[in-house]
Amino acid sequence: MSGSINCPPQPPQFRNDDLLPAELKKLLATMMRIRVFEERIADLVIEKKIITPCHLYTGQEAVATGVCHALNSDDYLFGTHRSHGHYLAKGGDLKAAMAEIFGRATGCSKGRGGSMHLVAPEVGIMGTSSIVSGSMSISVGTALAESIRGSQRITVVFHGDGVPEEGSWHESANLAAVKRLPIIFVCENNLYCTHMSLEKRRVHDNIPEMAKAHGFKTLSADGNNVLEVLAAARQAVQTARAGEGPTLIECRTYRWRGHVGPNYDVDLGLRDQQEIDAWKDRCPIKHFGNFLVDEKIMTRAEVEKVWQEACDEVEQAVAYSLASPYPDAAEVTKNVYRGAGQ
Ligand SMILES: Cc1ncc(C[n+]2csc(CCOP(=O)(O)OP(=O)(O)O)c2C)c(N)n1
Repeated sequence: MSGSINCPPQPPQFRNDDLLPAELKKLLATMMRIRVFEERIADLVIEKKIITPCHLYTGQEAVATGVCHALNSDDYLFGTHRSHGHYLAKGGDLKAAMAEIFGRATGCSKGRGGSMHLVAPEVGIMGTSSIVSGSMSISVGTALAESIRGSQRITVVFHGDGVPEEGSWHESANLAAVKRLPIIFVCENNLYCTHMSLEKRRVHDNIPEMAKAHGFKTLSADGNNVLEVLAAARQAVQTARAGEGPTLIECRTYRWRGHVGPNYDVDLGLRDQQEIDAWKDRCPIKHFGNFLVDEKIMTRAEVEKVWQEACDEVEQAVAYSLASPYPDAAEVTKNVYRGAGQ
């Protein structure tokens, strides 16, 4: 049973150097929106109202929130099979994501993609992909295009700790480093790849070192500490916009739910309850909310109001989705391929 490398010793320690109260509140609100969205989906899957496979992001909210706060709206974002949080943090429309997960025509991929294929080009979200490592080479493509254009637009690609085990991660990293591309790899190391823990898969716990070997700058952040993630992301963004090449940020965190769906994988003997409880104790939202109350940025009642607003918004999105039509079967081949010149 796993456990030894998997539990950091202390709750996140926050230090605010320069963020305004409005920004701090926005970080909390974004994390809460993601949490409520994910946990509501978990219930809907249990009720069999949602039937697309959902890889939930609960527990990892600080990573998407911290990174996306450092980006401009037109910066590119690519994600994975576990990208609801990335989509919401970058500014994707919540209702359109929920409708997509319900497979409705009003979804952000017009009901063709489901949970693992969220897009919102209007806010830079070019796609999330169910193919492990599938986003890597495409993200290097947008970074290469923008570097040729000489723009200030950067690319961020989120990936799991399983992805550096794929060849295309290395090929993409090499090209990004050789061309000094304006790209950031954000490795969300949640310690598991489907059902296998990091320590069973790797002799060395050394993902940043692998990126460094390709020529990347590397940074590490506590993935349960939104301010630490944001500080690292800002540094990487500055490097990218200055034309100084790619950075990999490793964020250690934990997904509360099992690999896919609402279960916890304890019943399958894949994780132990103690480990899950220890990470729940490090909840990125609870600790950040407490910090804002301690610092007198918000009252407890204000924190609760933000949570309630997220609940209301998600409930409206569920109602909107249920009232939306399914795509017309006669149009099944529409919007799945974009031909030249379209
Ligand atoms: C090329 C490919 N191989 C295998 C799979 C099956 N698969 C789906 S998710 C996953 C594990 C991904 O783990 P990680 O990258 O660590 O991300 P996490 O799920 O932990 O967020 C695998 C092997 C796949 N979708 N694509």
